[in-house]
Amino acid sequence: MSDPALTVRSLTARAVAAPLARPLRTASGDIPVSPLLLIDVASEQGPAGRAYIFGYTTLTLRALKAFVDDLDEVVRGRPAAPAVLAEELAAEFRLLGRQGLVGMALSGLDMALWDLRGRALDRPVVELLGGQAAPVPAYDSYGVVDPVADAASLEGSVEQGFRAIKVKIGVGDLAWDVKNLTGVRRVIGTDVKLMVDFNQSLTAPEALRRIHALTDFDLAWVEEPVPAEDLAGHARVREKSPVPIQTGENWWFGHDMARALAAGACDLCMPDVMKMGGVTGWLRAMGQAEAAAVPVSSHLFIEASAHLLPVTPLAHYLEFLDLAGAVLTEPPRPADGRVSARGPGLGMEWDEAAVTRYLL
Ligand code: SMN
Ligand code: MG
Repeated sequence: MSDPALTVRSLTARAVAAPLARPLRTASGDIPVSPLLLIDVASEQGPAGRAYIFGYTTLTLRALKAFVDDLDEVVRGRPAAPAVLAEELAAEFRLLGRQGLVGMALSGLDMALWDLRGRALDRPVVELLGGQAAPVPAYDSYGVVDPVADAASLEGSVEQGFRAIKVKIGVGDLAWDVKNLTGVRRVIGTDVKLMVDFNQSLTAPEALRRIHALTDFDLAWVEEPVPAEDLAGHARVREKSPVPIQTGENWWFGHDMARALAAGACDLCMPDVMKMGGVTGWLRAMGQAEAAAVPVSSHLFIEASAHLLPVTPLAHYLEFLDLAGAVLTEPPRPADGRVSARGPGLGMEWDEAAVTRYLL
C-alpha cells in the first residue's frame, strides 16, 4: 500500500476514570483511579488513529477535554503528519509554552497521529520508525506495597517472569523503608532486581542518609529522591550515592532533558512519552541520552513505549504499570518479563462497552 497523504477530518476526546488493577499509593499522594483522556483522530481518507493521555487526577480531565475539543478546529484539514503538526503546534503555543496540560494534549495528539499512520499502512509504529517489534525487558511497577498483604501479587510478578520489580517508598521514616524492603526482599528473593521510587519526597541530605542505610537491599536504582525540578539536588545525591539515580518522568520536552543531563542529575533516565511530545518528541530527544551515555527506560504508557524502546539507543527497561487496560479490548500482557509492540499503529482498540461504563 502506498503511503496515503492523510488529512485530519476530526479530533474527538472522551474522559474516563478507568479502574487500576492495583491502587497506586506514592510518597507524594495516591492515585485511586486512572484518569484518562481517550483521543481519536479521523482522516478524510478513512483510516483513524487513537491514543490516550493520563491526567494524574480527574481534576485535569475537564480542562484536557475542552482543550482537545478546541484543538479540533486548529488541526482539521491539516496534514495528519505528526512531525509537521508538532512544529506548527509548537509555534502556535510558543508564547504560552507547552509545559503542563498543553504539552500532555499535544503529545496525545502526536501519539494518535502516529497510530493513524501505522493503521493506514497496516504496520506497527515501531516498523515505521525503522525497528522491529522485539520483546523489551520490563519491570513490574507497584505503588507502596504491604509485603504481607501484597505477597501473593509480588510472588505472581516473579512467577510471571519479571526479573525486576519497583516499589514506592518514602511514605514513612527510614525505619519504615527498612522494614518494608526487608519484607519485599523476603517475598521476591535476591535474584530479582529491586528498584525504589521516593516520588520527590526527600531532601538531598535525607536521601543520602536513607540510600546509604538501604545498601543491604542491593537496589538497582533510586528514583526521584528529591523534587523533579531540583536538578542540583539530584546531582548532589548522585555524586555520593552508591546506587544509580533515576529520574526523567517529569521532564517536559527535550529542553528539560538537556538541562537535567547537563546538570549531571542522573545515572539513568525514564522520560514520559506524554511529557516529551509524544512519539515525535521522544525520537528527537533520545539522541541526548545516547550522547550522554545515559540508559533510557520508559514511564507508564506501556503500549507506545513498546514501540519506542526498540529504536531507542541504550534502551533499558519498560515500566509495566497498566493505566488503560480496563478500556482496551486487549490489555498489554508481559511474556517472560518482556513486552512486545503490537500493531497496526500502536496496537490499541477501545473496549467501547468499558469506555461507556467509565465515561465521565
Ligand atoms: C508514578 C507517578 C505517578 C503516576 C504513576 C506512576 C511513578 C512511577 O513515579 O515512576 O511509576
Ligand atoms: Mg516514578
